[in-house]
Amino acid sequence: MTALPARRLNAGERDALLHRHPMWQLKHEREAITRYLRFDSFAEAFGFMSAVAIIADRLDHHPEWSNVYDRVEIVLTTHDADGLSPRDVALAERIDDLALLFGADNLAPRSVANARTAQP
Ligand code: H2B
Repeated sequence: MTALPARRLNAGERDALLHRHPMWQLKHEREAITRYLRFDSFAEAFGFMSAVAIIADRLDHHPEWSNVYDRVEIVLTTHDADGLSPRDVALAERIDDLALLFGADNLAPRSVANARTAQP
């Protein structure tokens, strides 16, 4: 698969990304987008991550992410571009499709880190 360019998005492209993928938020600390998800079980969360991992590797573009029980936090950015690039747009699109397929709920930020203490 031909890799998409690792060039930084311009402001218009960044706005379009956030508009088309409203579940993703810009991070404050650096040019990256993040999405928080919750699944019905750990198995569902891990199944989703496995599916994303296969796609990510095919795209040669890899998420920064963490998993606590049924929750997954994903950060997308392009290290080679030191910011967001068309590779992040492509991966966000595939992740949104898979999130739908796996029946993920959208979570508020920080709910992943707090999962151990959160109420059921
Ligand atoms: N993933 C991400 N998120 N950013 C990159 O710049 C990147 C990557 N670069 N996966 C790829 C691998 C590069 O290191 C290899 C050599 O193609």
